[in-house]
Order: sequence, then structure tokens, then C-alpha cells
Amino acid sequence: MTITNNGAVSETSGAGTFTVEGDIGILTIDYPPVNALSQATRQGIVSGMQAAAANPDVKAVVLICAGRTFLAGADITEFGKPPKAPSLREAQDLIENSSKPVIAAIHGTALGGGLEVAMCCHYRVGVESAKCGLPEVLIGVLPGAGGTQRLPRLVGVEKGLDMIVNGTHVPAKECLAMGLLDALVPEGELRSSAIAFAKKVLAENRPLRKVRDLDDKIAAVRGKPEIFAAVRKANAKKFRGLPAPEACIQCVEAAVNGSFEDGLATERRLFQQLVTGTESIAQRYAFFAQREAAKIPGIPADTPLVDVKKVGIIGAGTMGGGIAMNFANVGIPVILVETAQAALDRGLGVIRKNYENSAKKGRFTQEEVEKRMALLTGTLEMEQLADCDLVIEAVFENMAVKKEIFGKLDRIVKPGAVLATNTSALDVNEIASAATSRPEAVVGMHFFSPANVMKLLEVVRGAKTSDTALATAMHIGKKIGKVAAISGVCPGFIGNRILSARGAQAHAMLMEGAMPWDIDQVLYDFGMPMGPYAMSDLAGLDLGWSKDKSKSSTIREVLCEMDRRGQKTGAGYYDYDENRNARPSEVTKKVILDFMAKEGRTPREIGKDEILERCIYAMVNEGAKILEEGIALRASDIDVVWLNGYGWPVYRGGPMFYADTVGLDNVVAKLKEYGPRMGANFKISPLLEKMAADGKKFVRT
Ligand code: T1G
Repeated sequence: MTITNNGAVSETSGAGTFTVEGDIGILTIDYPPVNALSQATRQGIVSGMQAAAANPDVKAVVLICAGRTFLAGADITEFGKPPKAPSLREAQDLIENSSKPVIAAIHGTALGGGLEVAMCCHYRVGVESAKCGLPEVLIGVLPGAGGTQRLPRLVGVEKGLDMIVNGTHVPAKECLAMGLLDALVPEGELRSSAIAFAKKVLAENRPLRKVRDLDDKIAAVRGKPEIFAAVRKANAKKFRGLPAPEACIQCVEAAVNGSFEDGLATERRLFQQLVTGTESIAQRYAFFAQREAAKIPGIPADTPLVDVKKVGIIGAGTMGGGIAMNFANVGIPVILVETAQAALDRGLGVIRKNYENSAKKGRFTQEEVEKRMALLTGTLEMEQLADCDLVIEAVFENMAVKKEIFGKLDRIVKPGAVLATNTSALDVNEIASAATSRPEAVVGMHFFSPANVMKLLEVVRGAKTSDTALATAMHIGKKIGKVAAISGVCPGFIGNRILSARGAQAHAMLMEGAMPWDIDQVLYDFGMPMGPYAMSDLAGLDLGWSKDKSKSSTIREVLCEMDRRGQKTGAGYYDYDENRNARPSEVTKKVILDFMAKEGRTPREIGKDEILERCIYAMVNEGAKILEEGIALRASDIDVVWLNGYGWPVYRGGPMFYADTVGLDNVVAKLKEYGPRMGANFKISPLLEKMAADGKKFVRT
């Protein structure tokens, strides 16, 4: 490492470059894509800090990153591998024990270990668009480099605890207000502003304040265990099955009740427990699987994308309105088309009400509500969509209606636009055939209700869908905050097809002696947010049901005929009290037993293991078929769909990851053991059998 004055650039060491401008040393980390704290990054920090200490001209140091973001955390790919020197702790100690003030200059996202490094600096400045967070809990670990000890000292225990157990990325303005940042600096002037800040610190001879020595904010809650009890109680449901949040809380409790070093020791101990646990391995797998799903093998990396500046949505109902909100949220104008003014007014009214509710909860300012509403317009004339770059059809599931719409879009919308259908199961190829002049422009964009909330977007690739249409749908999906996964064309695509496989087993078991609440309880205990019958009651049993065509041919039909159409009627599979609390129903039980008697069936006791295995392994088997048929590109894409669209517990990785943890040979053996009980039409996937025989796994971790 050779250093010369007047800003001559030194040689780099690792991912760090150290330069000196006057009496300020600038340590720049450049480790694309997110300046993760890899070995090279840690080496860069260590060498740069050593150079700063050794250079008498250097009076203060600015730590800044090149590229799109400040340090975004430890390099997750290094987890589970032998540690490589220098350690993160060594880099942090050089900063925190520096005799010269060190200023962190933050842009993008200072996350995890990145923020933990910044909290070892004496000061932190950031641009307004920056965010800070300790999201380790989201990958099943905890801030393991002093974050649980330093953050509460800087921002207070309650705010620190909230950030740590929720892994939130906090905007710079809030970080300034809570004391995590010392100054906000103009966008595009981070480097110069940070240097000016460093000079100011020197000129004012400000103290070299170590965060670890701050005590007032944690002393304020000493002897108040109720703070931690309240966080545990408030989050019990959300944290169900996840060990990391509880460990985070214990670390912050240690920060309050003990010395800094003892707190660090607690943090280190609990981190080690978590990082080797199956839950964190599953959560880290889910993190990378989501990013893998965004990659489209086989299409050129430079495939041109449609620049989506204006979106048209056909249908301003629940789905159309929810979809529209996603685009308005990111500043993209939307024009909604309806067939009647009343429907249009109702649709826009529901959107406004949703935004107003968010404003009431403090998520939006009223000004932000109005900004979004200004981007949403409506029309009764489809011709108004002519200049849209993307049109999404979100009308009811009727093929004839959809084909008529796509025929019109084909004639109206400018060339080059992407024409998407939000169908949840219909044949995208058949819909595309109606856009006679441009089937290649047609793609499926299957949103999940509520479309403005649910993360999953299934992007359905038709036989003729062009690379541009596909890549644009994936790109815009990410831009509006969705987790997108590609599916081929088949009934139900990936998610609903697997849901049907599970439902078939559940319904079969109803006719063998299990009650809806038995099945729901098993799946809830497994980690699902709710079972199929509670879900049906929530959504309404009468979706797709018609009174005049109903022939009492299924349990669902009979319940609907009894006006037991779910929570909305106070009864469905379950009975509900005035607060919609569910309880098993003797009425439903009798309907089921009568059905069984009619079919000459005798109820049998079905164990919890059988309920779980028949439901989950049927899902795995269907996933294997989806892979065999090329409907999904990767087994991990199937997991991404179920993690983000159906509430599969993240600490179990997804159906395919879970099957690997059980062992595919055990899955196949159980499916064979249940044999005919799985149903006359049930066939074990040849791919699943072969992988089991070959000792293979679906996914790599
Ligand atoms: N380690 C390794 N690779 C990472 C990474 C990380 N921390 N973060 C992102 N990547 C890769 C990602 O896989 C993708 O790769 C590319 O970077 C772009 O990511 C001691 C132990 C920073 C907000 O949890 O939240 O610090 O697919 O597509 O949408 O206490 O990445 O291109 O090959 O997500 O602009 C804590 C995780 C770690 C942050 C950017 N930090 N990352 O989002 O890009 S644990 C995190 C993110 C820790 C300490 C503990 C996001 C982002 P590829 P991307 P993005």
C-alpha cells in the first residue's frame, strides 16, 4: 500500500482504495454488486485503516462505497464456510479504536454488517434516499457484529428492537431523527459533503465518541422488562416457528442488563446457534432462490425491454384496482377501463379508500395519497389505451370475454406494447391466439389477491411469448415490488396447480373420517397461516357456485345451499361468533357424515402424520411433475411461488426444499405406503422416483 498526498490514488488492497485529500483520508470500497463484506472488502477496510493510522497527514477518515450502495452486509455466500481473515471484528476494531475520527458516508442501503461497521464509525452521514437496517432476522440470524448492542445505544431500545426483530430498512430522514445518522447531505454530493463534515469535526475538535460507550438510552429502560414482554406478545403470531426473533430480543435484553462485552458474548453465542440451524439455512436458501427466479435462462442478457411509462388495466374490480395501485405506488400512470361508469367510480373509490386507510395508519401522508390518486384515471373507452406500453386484462375468468378483449387490444394498442392477462388458470396460449397480429406480445401476469399486498407474481410464458414481453413482465414485476417467477402454460400454472393437489388429498380425507378442523390444525401447526377450509371460509365457499345449478353433489355445494357460505355469512365449514372467531361445527360434521353414509363409507381415525404427509407429499409430487413438464424452470422457483403466494413457512424453505430435508426416498416410500388412499388417479412422478432412487435433491443450499 503506497500513499501519497494531494489525492494521488494508492494501489488498492482487497476491495478498498485509500486516497488522501489534504488532511482527510478517503477509504473507498468497491465490491460489486452490493459491497458485501466479503474477505476482499474486509481486507480493504483493514488496509485502509492501517494506512490512515500510519499517515501523520491524515487527521480524519471518510468511509464510502462505490456503486449503488454502502456496505449491504456480510457476504451471505460465505456463511457455513471456514472463516477467512481478516475478520469483520478486526475491521470494526480498527475503526472504533482509531485515534482519528472516522465518518461513514452512506448511500443506497447500509444493511446488516454494513450498518454495524458504520456504527463503529464516530459519525454517520447519508443522502436522503439512503436506508439503514439490520435485516439479519430475515435470513434467520441476528446482527452478529455488535448491532444488537450498538443500535439500541444510538436510537433507543424500543426503536432499535423494532428495527432488529423486523429487519426493516429505515429511510435516512427517520435515521436522522432517531440519532442513527448525524447529518443528511445532498444527493450526488455525498463524497464532498462527507469530507466537509470530517473537516467540521476536526475544526470543532468534536469528541471521538464511541457508540459502545453511550449508555443513556439503554439506561432509560433498565428495570423495565415489560418492554420486551410487550414485543414478544405483539409478535407471537408473526414469529411463530422462527427462532431468530426471540434470539434478537435476548441480545437486546443483554445490552440493557449487562456490560457491552457481555452483550457481545451473548450475541456471538446466539448467532452461532442460529447460523447452523435448519431455519436459517432455509431462509438463506429462500433469499437466493428469489433472486435466482428473476433470471431467465436461454434469453440474451441484453434482451430489449419495453420502457413502461403508461399502463392500461382492463377491469377496475378487486384485482384490477389492486394491480393499479402497484403501479401508482412507483409513480407510473395507470388508466383503468370499465364497461360502466358506476363500476369505474366504485373501483377508483375502493383504491382511494385503501390509500386513505394506509394514511390513517401513518404509512402515507395525505399528500402521497393524492399524488398516487392523480396517477390513476378511468375510461369507458378501450381506445384510450392506444398509447399504453403495458396493458393488463383483469376481468372475470371467462375465456370468451378475454379473447374478445385481446382481439380489440390487438387493433387498438400501439405496436411494441406488452399485452398481459391476469388469468389465474386459463390457457394463455388460447388468449394469445385472439391477438392475431401479435401473439408474441401476450404474456400472463398472475397477481395474487390482494394484488397491492401479495408479493408473488406468476409470469406465464406462452408458446409464442417473445423474450421482450417476458423480460419486460419480469422487470416491471420487480420494479413494482413483486417477487416474480416464470411459469409455463397449464391449468393453475405453478401455485394453484399444487394447491389443487393438496386440496384433492384434503377433500379425500374428509370422506375418510377427518374433519375440516383436523386438517386445518395439522397444516397450521406445520406453519401455514391457515388450512384449506379456514381459507375457503375466508374467501367464501360460493366462489364459482350458482344456486340454480347447485345439485348438493359436494359438501361445499350442500353448505352453500344451507347459506353457509363462509365467514361472510357467519358459517361455512366452521361456525363463527360475532368477532369471526371460528369453531368446529356440528352442522358441518353432520353434512360430512351424511355424505359418507350415502356413499357407504365408514369413518376412520386419520392420524396427524398421515394428514400432513398426504397433503405435503402430494404437493411435492405435483411439483416434480411441474418440473418434468417444464412448467417451472427450477425446483427453487416452485418454492419461491409457495413462499410468496401461499404463506409457506419461510423457515421450511418451500415444498421442494422441505422434501429434500425429509429425503426424497422417504417421500416416495410414504406415497407408496398410502398407495390407493392417494386416489385412483394419483400417480407418483417418474422424476421424483428417479431422483429418490439416485439419492438426489431438488435444490442446492
Ligand atoms: N451477500 C451476498 N450476496 C448478496 C448480498 C449479501 N449480503 N446481498 C445481495 N447479494 C447479491 C444478490 O444475491 C444478487 O446476486 C445481487 O447481490 C443483487 O442483489 C454480521 C451476519 C442490498 C437491498 O441481508 O437486501 O450482515 O442474483 O437482486 O434488489 O450481522 O440485495 O445478481 O447474482 O437483491 O438492488 C445482512 C441482503 C447479511 C442484505 C439490494 N444483509 N441484500 O437489493 O439487488 S447478514 C442483508 C439485500 C449480516 C452481520 C450479519 C438486497 C439489497 P445476483 P438484489 P437489489
